[in-house]
Amino acid sequence: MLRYLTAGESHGRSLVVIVEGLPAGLAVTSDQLGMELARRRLGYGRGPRMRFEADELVLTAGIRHGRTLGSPVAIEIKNSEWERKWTEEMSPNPGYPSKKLTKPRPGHADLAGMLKYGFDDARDVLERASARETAARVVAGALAKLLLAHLEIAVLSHVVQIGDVKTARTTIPFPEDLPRIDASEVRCLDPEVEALMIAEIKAAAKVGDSLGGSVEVVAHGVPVGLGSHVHWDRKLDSQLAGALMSIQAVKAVSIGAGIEVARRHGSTAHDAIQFDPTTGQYRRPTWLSGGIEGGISNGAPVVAEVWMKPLATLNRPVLETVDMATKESALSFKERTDVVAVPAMGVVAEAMTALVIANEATRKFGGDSVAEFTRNWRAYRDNLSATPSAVMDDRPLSEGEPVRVNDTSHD
Ligand code: EPS
Repeated sequence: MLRYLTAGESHGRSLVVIVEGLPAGLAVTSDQLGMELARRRLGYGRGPRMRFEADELVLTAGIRHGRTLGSPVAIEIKNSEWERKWTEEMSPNPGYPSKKLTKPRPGHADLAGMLKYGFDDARDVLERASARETAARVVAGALAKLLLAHLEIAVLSHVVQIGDVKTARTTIPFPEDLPRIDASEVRCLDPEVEALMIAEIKAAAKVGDSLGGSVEVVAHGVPVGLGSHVHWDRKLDSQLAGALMSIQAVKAVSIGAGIEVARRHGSTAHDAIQFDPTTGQYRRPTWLSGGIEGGISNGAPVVAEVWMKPLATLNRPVLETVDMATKESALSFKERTDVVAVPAMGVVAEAMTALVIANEATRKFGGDSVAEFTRNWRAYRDNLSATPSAVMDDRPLSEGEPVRVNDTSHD
């Protein structure tokens, strides 16, 4: 099992992530992790912080001479503004903030968090609720991606919608499309739609407003048999939906054809089952089910769409709220922010997807070292194509009493 925990506030000293359950011998460099973090900072419409803050990584534990040890991996991501701006306001030492934020922003955790925890300063909530935390998830996800590469699994994403502008999808993207996606300022494959998206972002930025949108995340190479039908919390789709829904500002997730498939007739809503005698493998020519049936991966690409609401922090304070100190009606406070974070959210969605699949892969294939993990995977895969039609039952035929049908001797 792969587990991870993150800690850290948006303007605190640093974020920390601990990942446990990675097998020993996984080759990792801080450059590989840094590259994933750089991908998350991409995107037209991000605020100034993304331009001046390069994520500085410290590999603190669990990695030696470029390989995991099988022990917990701990990684720290420094916040570059800490020393310059936040040591007083975010100090862990006893004291008081210079200014309390008492006008909670609608759409954020501010009000409910303040009431729940008994705070009178929204900063006590918003610092942790901030999407800055996703940098730590991306580092954990980068480790998961490195592990999945040993199983020839690749996870990628692209932006489908920003505001009202939507790309017309004819097929899912493949790993060879990723450089083109990342080269786009909004991580969109279609240059015409990209231009419309950028125009939409510019128009929203001009009036101090924000935008939402959606991304599609795809995992290629997922073998048949990850997840299970036996319990609600072992279903791959339920784990994936929960993981994607946990990303800050995400409000909807669909798997495969998702909402669209509900409108179809049953005769056209399901993926055919075919057998390819040359490979000895079953084939699923389409992925309406998003590569998951009954909670189990079926060998087709795993596909999900993730929708994000427009960011609730605005550069123009217009949302109605209450000043909790005076109980008077007010406008929510202004805080430096992004206009849109959908392109970055795609990279976070990749990380969450990789973590869910890697967790299920470690559950299925086990192993204390990467060599053992991949050996187990290879044996399983070879066995699948060697026994295409058999439900395996390896009891010896002579074992136990044969069951007689229509046996009336006990009547
Ligand atoms: C965020 C607000 C902005 C974003 C931040 C998330 O930060 P600030 O208020 O410091 O300008 O830049 O995102 C990141 C720092 C990041 O690394 O993604 C928010 O309120 O969620």
